[in-house]
Amino acid sequence: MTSRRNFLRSSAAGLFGAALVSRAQAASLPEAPLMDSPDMAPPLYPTNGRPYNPVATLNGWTLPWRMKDGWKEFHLVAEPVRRQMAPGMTANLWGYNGQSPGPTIECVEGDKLRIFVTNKLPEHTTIHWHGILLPNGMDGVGGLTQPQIPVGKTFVYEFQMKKSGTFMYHPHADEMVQMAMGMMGFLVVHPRDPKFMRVDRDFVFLLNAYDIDPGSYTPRVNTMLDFNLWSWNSRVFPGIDPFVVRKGDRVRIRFGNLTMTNHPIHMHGHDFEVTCTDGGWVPKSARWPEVTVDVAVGQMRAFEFVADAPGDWAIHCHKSHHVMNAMGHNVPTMIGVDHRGVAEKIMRLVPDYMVMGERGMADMGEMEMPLPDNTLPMMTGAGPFGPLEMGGMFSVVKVREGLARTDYQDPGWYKHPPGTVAHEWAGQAPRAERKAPAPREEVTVNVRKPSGHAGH
Ligand SMILES: [Cu+2]
Repeated sequence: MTSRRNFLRSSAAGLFGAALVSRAQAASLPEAPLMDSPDMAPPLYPTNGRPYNPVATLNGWTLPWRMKDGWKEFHLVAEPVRRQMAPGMTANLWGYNGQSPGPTIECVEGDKLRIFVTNKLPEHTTIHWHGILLPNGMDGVGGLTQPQIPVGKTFVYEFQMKKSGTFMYHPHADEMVQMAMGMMGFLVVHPRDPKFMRVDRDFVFLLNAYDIDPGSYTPRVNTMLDFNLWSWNSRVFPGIDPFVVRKGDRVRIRFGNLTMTNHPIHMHGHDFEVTCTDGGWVPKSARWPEVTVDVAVGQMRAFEFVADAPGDWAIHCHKSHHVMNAMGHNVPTMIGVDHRGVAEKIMRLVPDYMVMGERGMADMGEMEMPLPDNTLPMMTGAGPFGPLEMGGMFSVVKVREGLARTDYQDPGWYKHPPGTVAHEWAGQAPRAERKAPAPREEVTVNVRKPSGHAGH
């Protein structure tokens, strides 16, 4: 068995924790599997090591490993990728093993992990293991705890999992660029006792954000706050997988926020309790019921609920600009302005011109606007009752009776029992009484808007 000391001594950069892989070790690198589909892979049940209930990664997958001398060996390849963010729009991103985000890494409390990281980016990188308690030299902060991983080189990280929980990985090298390009992933450490915090379905996703001009493919990497694509696992509605659950299941949803702003995540139809943060499990006595939980920048939250209400329940960020796609954030408000005819005339001259309707923006949900190539409509998606007028961070929890335990296939739209859908009132219309407006008084108002509210 290779002891840690021997391992480090044999390596060229042995003084540092994260070490450059020597030629002899490189000959025996574990395979680095690739994923080219944006669909959710079925949970990966472990074939060796301690048993656990695997997670389901939205529009993602779990990285297979090999067992070698008591170590679980994984191989991540940092590289440019093409990610379909929703049908009709693809982005040039950076990620791992063919996708952004990278594959989910799953292991068990007590496991010894050896993670090889090969850098196929055009610049150096590192990986920081967010929330993991590990030796300082394995922490992945370029320049501080290790040399950067040069282009074309492979480094190795080794640490033992001291506790179970939900963690993330991302570069700590040219961070602004590399995270704006989509480099991140999840690391789930399952409890040693599979009965501890057991759930029937366990979903994970990362919140990320991009600034990709309509018609273009590559994110602007210098954007600080004003992103225009708000995504879960680098997907936007209607490209985000539904959360398919069986009625009666105990469900956990874990999400980490690697955007530059907070996101109040709201789920309809059930209440839930936050049971885990990136710091660890929340004791029962410290939990309270919620239907919305805010997740700050760099945080992870996991909530749990019993899926006892069949239906299609929306789950989304409650910031209304985060359930919209790229087009039209600079459109002026036109409510109450009669501009009939004007838009049509301008559109004849400028085909991409868009103007907000005088009744609101809902018309845009069904509008057949000519859009630049590789651009998603701002509000889109069709439901069983019409346009959904959504985009960005929006999906649906689909609770169904009688699903198989391992069935994550989209069951289609919920069929409501007769008489349970909001409907038009068929009786006499009520009289609309309105108070007369108060007479206008002559008041001079000096309004000064507060500043510094941009970008949220
Ligand atoms: Cu949000």
